[in-house]
Amino acid sequence: MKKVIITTALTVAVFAAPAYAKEYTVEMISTSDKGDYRFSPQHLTIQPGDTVTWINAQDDSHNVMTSAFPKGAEGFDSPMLEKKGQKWSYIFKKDGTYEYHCHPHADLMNGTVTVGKPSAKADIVVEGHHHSHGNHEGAHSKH
Ligand SMILES: [Cu+2]
Repeated sequence: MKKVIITTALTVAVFAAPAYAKEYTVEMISTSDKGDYRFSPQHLTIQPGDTVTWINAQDDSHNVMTSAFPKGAEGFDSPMLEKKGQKWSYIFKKDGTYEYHCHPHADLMNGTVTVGKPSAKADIVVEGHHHSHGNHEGAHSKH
């Protein structure tokens, strides 16, 4: 009888959560003695309005910056996360495919976030290798 009550309480909690905006976590893994550098999960599929939070899983410096993003959307460029537990969040508003990497470990750490439907190749803006840290938001026009 006790077991039935617990199950019911869990079900209520799940249905009480808002269905329109979810939060996802991506770990920035750098187990350097094993040469293991990656984002986990590397590929994520979410819906517009959802938030992705990247969290530094070890004491190493990581960031996230887009390599490509859907036409009509904006790229992103996080500050450097230098300590274990530091995190950075981004709310994805526009459908499509976002490709990103960690600048210090660009060859090892890359990932994608697909928002809603993936973009067709022709609808993706590939970013040049500019690294504009700092006042990034101000450089974009409002929409
Ligand atoms: Cu990194």
